[in-house]
This record gives sequence, C-alpha cells and structure tokens, in this order.
Amino acid sequence: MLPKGAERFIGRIDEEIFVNFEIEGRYGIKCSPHYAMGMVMIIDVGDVDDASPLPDAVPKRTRERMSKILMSGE
Ligand SMILES: [Cu+2]
Repeated sequence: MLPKGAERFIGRIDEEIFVNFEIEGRYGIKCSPHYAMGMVMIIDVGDVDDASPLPDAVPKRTRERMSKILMSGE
C-alpha cells in the first residue's frame, strides 16, 4: 500500500534501511517471506483517511492482522 506518488522501497534480510516519508498517506509494509502469515506493518504519515479500504489482493490472515492494527489505532 502506497499513497499516490510515493515510491516503493525494499530492504533485504538483516539490512538496515532508512526511509524518509515525504508524501502523506498510508503505507503498508510487508515482510515478503511471512506476508501470508500476517507479518505486516502500517505507517500513517500525516492525515490519513481511515476509511480507505485494504487492497483486495491482501491474503485473509494478513487482512485480519491489518484490520486489527487499524482498529487498535497503534
Ligand atoms: Cu517476516
């Protein structure tokens, strides 16, 4: 998940990366090997429309995890 105009970024295993979020919006971060098990992170930058839906392609278990994260507001 990326706001319009934002660029994807990829980190490798055990690689430390630094990312500047200059475009407001919701960023969905996934751990590719464990994505289907729900290893994800959501970063909200600035004002985010909480009603924005999760993409259809998100696997069921991951969708549950992301929904839980969004509901907790953490
Ligand atoms: Cu992982």
